[in-house]
Amino acid sequence: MSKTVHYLKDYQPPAYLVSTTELHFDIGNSHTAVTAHLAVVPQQPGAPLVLNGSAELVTVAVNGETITNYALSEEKLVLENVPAVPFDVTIKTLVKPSENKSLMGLYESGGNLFTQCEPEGFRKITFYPDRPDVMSVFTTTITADAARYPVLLSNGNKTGSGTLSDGRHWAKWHDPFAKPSYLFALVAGNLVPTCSSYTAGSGREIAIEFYTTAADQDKTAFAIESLKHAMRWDEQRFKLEYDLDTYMVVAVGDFNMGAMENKGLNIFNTKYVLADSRTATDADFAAIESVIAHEYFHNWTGNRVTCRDWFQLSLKEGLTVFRDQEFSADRISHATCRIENVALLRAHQFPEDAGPTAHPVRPESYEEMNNFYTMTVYEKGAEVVRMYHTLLGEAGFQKGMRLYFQRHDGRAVTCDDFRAAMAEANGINLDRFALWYSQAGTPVLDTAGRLNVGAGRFELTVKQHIPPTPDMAEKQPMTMPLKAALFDAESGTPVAFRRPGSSAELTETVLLITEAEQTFYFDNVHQNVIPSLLRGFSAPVHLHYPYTDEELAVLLAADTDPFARWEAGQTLYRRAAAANEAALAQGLPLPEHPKLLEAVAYVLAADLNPAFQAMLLEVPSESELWADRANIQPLLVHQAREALLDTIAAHFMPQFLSLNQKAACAEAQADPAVRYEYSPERAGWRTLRNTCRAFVLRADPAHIDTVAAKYEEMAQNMTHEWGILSAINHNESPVRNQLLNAFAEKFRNDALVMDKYFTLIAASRRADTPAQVQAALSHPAFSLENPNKARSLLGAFSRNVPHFHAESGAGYAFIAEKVMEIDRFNPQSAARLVQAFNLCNQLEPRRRSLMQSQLQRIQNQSGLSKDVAEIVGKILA
Ligand code: B3K
Ligand code: ZN
Repeated sequence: MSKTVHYLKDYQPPAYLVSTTELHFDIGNSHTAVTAHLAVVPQQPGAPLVLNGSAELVTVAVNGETITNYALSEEKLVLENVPAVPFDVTIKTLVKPSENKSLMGLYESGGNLFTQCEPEGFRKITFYPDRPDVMSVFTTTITADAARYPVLLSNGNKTGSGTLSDGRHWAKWHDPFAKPSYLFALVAGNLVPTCSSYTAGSGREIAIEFYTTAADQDKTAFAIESLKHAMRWDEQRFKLEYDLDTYMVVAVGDFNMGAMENKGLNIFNTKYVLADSRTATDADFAAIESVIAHEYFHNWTGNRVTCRDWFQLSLKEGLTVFRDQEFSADRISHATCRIENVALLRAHQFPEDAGPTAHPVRPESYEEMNNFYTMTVYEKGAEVVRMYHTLLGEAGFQKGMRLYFQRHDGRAVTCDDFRAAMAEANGINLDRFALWYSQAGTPVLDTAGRLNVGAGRFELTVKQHIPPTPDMAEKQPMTMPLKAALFDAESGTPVAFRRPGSSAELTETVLLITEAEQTFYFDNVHQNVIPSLLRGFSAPVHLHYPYTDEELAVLLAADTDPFARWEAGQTLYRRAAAANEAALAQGLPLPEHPKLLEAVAYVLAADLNPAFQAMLLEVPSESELWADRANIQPLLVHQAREALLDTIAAHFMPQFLSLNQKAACAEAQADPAVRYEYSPERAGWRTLRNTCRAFVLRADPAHIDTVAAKYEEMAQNMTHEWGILSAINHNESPVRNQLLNAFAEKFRNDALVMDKYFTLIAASRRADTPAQVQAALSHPAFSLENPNKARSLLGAFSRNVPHFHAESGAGYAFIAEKVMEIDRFNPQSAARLVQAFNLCNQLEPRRRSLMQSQLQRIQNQSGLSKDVAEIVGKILA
């Protein structure tokens, strides 16, 4: 396939708009016949009408007359000499949903039909100007066999239905809101609705319908409640109300990502809908609430106001992630949610920004748009929105949102339009923020402080540089808010200060970083202080300050910002892991880490929120430890980290046992009926228990027998069951296999729990893991065609440091094999897996060359998708 690169700079407004789109789906046994009537409105008369499409074309008619003088290529249908005034085009196509394993366009799963159109799946159904700046009012009629497909759904409101002869029936849907083709959806099949309703702030009654298989119906209650919480929250905090009379969610087991915000008809991966406490962990419940909310919030930020082109994806995704983060924080806790956001960003987005696929929040070019639904576009994009929020405050930010909707409701716009609304509503200039959309790479802030005794002030110097990325070598300094405070160096009490030119006594301030180097003054400071910097993680950067270990311990115990406390602990862990690594590399005995152990002792004894306490006990992952390094020796980093965990476990075994006991009592008190329902409070205690358990089993592997004896009693709830299995998963004892086998047997009919089983198999450090992963490939519950399964087993294996990076190169060869196999039917799933090789150029030479040869093998595969080719090309470039 020839390589086509799309560039932001080449954007041209559409030559033709489509005012209305009428679709007819005639669903047959193996084929679906699609008829599309487009009311075309010329914008540039005389230009050719270019329709994107790859479906089997049957006929084309213009104003009712069949034509044959069109040009049809692999991806386009081009009509020349079309009328200069509004005209109709009718296109008939044929599609075969059961043969579509890419899960884009119209496809079959479990005998039912579903669509996925974002970003460019609509063109697999019919020929259309398949771009987000063409917004049209859709009417959809579906006919199908009534027994096989009793439920027929599409966007908007159902305006009619009826039965036909020979056992068929039909339904007609009309969506009054103009939308781009990527928001189109259709579902046909044997599903059952679980119905509920929501009274909006205006008093309007909104029908809620969740469609699942009959067997899954009893697991929808939590997701339905989550939706109502999200609806209420958006009314209260953003003053946004839902705009249709019905909100439908359909759950499907075969789905490439989490969920899709199609107007009025969300389609969800079952993973983000179905839950009860026996099969879903507390983390699953929290993720469901967050994804349900995210898709709901898209109704305004994404659907009502959409993207002009796909380069602007972060316009809707960054903003909607920010909104869902705020929702979860309001529901659960601002402290722990913020730390989770940062941990996610550091573990996945920072490495992306430092690797071969680095790209700005608004990419400049792409070969395959599906490759750009990235941590950078989503999570870093949300951080950029959060910086506006930090600068403008909640009231100023909401003013900006109101202006944004006033100006752009019903339109397809750009990231610049969003920034302009924020700036103009607040009468300030935000032009300098444009660089966040065009420069990739994580900025590094090197800071230093000193007490100027004579002047009675603390002086903070901040230098910034942005590392080069493959797309750009030289970068300009970025603008960002740096939240800061001061604490007394001994007691840790907050120290008040004044900013130059102001008499206000402050204990926190937002410094505006704009230059490559700046010095900031904190006046009226006469004692030794410890600066607390980047509070709340006020910008997505690496920040270095030459703290002593003692100063970090003070911040960990006394800082008033939870993120800054956690960060002090993380820095101590990073230093200890680095010291272990240096010792291991030189064959020296491991250091004893007295300061770190003192800090951990403090954390274990302190009276803290349990979820926060568990976070303070989390050691940064390998991917975070090596994110911006060169010549990585993965096993050495891994061993250094493991050794650190072993030291902590051995040192504090009694404390972990008693903290587990304390958490068990608190959990029981919070849930006297022992129903194990999810609530943030109970979840906090359970997380803490699982953290303690993992340390106990690490310190004393023989404890597995005690755990096995009490397993049934504990495993009434998936959070505990998962916690126990994760804690014993690396144990070489046969008891580990017995427990895992029993788990697989118990849940053999539950696809989502079986995903957990496959993840455990693939994540184990046991010596026989490669063999167990091989065996899992032929487990009756496994299928490479199901993205959840592929991700559970192969994705987890690719993150298993000792096995994926095995000395022999066998781990790399195995994943390469599977990438090629999956690419033959599902390029998106394959392109996700191949990113396991992103680390290639940062590895030590031997592994780099082992990885390179696997990448070359993939590159040479005939018929390679552009999805995988784009990623591999970037790594090998
Ligand atoms: N907008 C969809 C993602 C579509 C991904 C296409 N590969 C889900 C979301 O972000 O809400
Ligand atoms: Zn989204």
